[in-house]
Amino acid sequence: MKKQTVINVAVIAHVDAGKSTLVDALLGQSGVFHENEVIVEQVMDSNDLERERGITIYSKNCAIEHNGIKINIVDTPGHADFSSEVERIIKTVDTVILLVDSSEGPMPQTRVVLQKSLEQGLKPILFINKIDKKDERAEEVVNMSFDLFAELGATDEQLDFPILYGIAKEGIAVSEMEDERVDLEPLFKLLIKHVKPYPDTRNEPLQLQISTLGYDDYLGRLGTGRISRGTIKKGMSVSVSKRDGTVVNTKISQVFVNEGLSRVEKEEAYFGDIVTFSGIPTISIGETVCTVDHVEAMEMIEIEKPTLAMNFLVNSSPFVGRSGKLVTTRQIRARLKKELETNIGLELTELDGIDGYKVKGRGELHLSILLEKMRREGFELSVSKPEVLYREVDGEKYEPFEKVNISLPDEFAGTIISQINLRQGRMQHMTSENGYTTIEYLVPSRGLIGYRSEFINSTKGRGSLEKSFADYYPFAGDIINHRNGVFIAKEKGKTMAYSLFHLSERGKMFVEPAVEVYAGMIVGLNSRKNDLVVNPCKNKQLTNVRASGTDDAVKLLDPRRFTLEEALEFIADDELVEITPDAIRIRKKILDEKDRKRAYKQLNYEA
Ligand SMILES: Nc1nc2c(ncn2[C@@H]2O[C@H](COP(=O)(O)OP(=O)(O)OP(=O)(O)O)[C@@H](O)[C@H]2O)c(=O)[nH]1
Ligand SMILES: [Mg+2]
Repeated sequence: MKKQTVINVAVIAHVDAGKSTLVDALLGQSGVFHENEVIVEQVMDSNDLERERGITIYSKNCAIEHNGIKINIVDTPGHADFSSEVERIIKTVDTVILLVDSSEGPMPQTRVVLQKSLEQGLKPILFINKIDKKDERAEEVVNMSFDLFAELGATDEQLDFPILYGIAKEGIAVSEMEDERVDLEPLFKLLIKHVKPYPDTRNEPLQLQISTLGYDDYLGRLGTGRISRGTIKKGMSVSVSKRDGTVVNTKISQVFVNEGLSRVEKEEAYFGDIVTFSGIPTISIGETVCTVDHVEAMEMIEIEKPTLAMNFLVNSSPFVGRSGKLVTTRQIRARLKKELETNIGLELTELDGIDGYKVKGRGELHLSILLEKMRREGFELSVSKPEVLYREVDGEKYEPFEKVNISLPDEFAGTIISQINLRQGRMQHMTSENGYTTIEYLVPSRGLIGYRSEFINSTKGRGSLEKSFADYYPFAGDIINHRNGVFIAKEKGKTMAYSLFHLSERGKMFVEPAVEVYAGMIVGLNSRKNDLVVNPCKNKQLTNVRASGTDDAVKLLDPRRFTLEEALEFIADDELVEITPDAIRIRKKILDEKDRKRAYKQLNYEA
């Protein structure tokens, strides 16, 4: 049998550095596509949601062959909510390609993923991407990256990292900026030279740690991991060292490896390769699969604790069931239970006396992606304001903090500094250069919920704000909510241009004419602090104005439209986001005006 040589590599970076584009190009240049197969753009971001948003949500494995060597490539998500997933992946690869944008330089998430790679003892390859940009400053970015390696405690060997420059979009890599720009061959060459081959352990006992879970309607739960030693065979008996330290004897059913973009069934797979197998319904992250009676557990992979929660409630709006088919608690429960099978870091708890669940996750995106998936499957839900999860450390209350990097024209710095101070942010670092101020902050996650839109407004869209989870620190004290009051619809009806026009003199509307609303639904933002019950469905009684919802005699400003995440960030404690397949509405928890007033009075709640 021919000795199989495998290289496992992950592509890591900050959001939008071009990871998926690079993996697409690697696939394109390795001939995995059949001649007559149409090459779609962004094959890596294959999920609908990913294509729409242009970001990677799920890490993906693919494999290519180059000069007889199999290269398993993992495309990772760049968003901070998925850091722990990237960390798990880093544990299964031999090296990482760290992409850094040639003009932006290292960003917050670059630091996070690099740190995890260095801790794991990997020797990263630095890939300065997007050298086609007008404002590229590749050499400077190399120096900045070097400083980052050093600052993160890289060993001498790690500091001696190889560097490539490239244009992922055009499938180009070069060793020197002035080299002829042809293809990705320099990257392939470097990978093969850079990674040490695995010693041949095919006849030794199996050892394989699970780093990813999957689920298939026919095969059930799937475990994925790198075989660190030996051979895995279809139908073989194994001993699994479980998360709780016990050992269970069980059996593997089918074995799959990646070839190109497909998962291909095999009779056996060897050391070094990344495999997926079925047959063990209880398999979980970090568990080690071994030959029977040769149990050698690998160091357990910690699953990071959730930092944020939202209540997923049954949709109790008068419009329930208008567009969704799946609306009952039972259906929601079954769906969430299924999600738990594979979505690591997600937790569920029942809510006392309310129809719904508290769903805990790693951040707003982690949870809103789940909501977005459910809504596309036909679910309707009401969701409460995201709340951070406190922890108790030595009897003291701790809360999650984010590291925030802000860059903005100098003229806005003062405003933003005072806004972040009000949110209990702590400035770590500030520099100003060429009219631009860069500030690094540590801010309680609580203070950042809902802040992004205010930031965009205050900087007239010219500032950038990047955040990533830092750590838990002692509770920072009260943060006052600065949101204005809202316009609440008085009764059920259809909105009219006439009343929207008059309301828009006192605030910003969220609905256009001819939209159906219900009592308690939020239709706009008041320019003052108080909530106001309004009637957006009133029509003018005069005869000389056409009584139509789209009366063109009245010039209306475009209403503010919310994405799911924006709506979740916007709402207050006494409000909910109603999510259905074809609408996102914002409402008061208590829809009836009298009931609401009574309840607030009892609670002494100022609204
Ligand atoms: N100018 C230029 N743009 C590029 C290059 N490579 C990628 N891009 C663009 O950068 C954007 C982001 O690319 P992606 O590949 O989705 O980035 P990513 O790192 O996978 O992003 P996440 O998965 O969201 O973290 C896309 O619009 C690409 O077309 C390049 O070499 N030059
Ligand atoms: Mg991507």
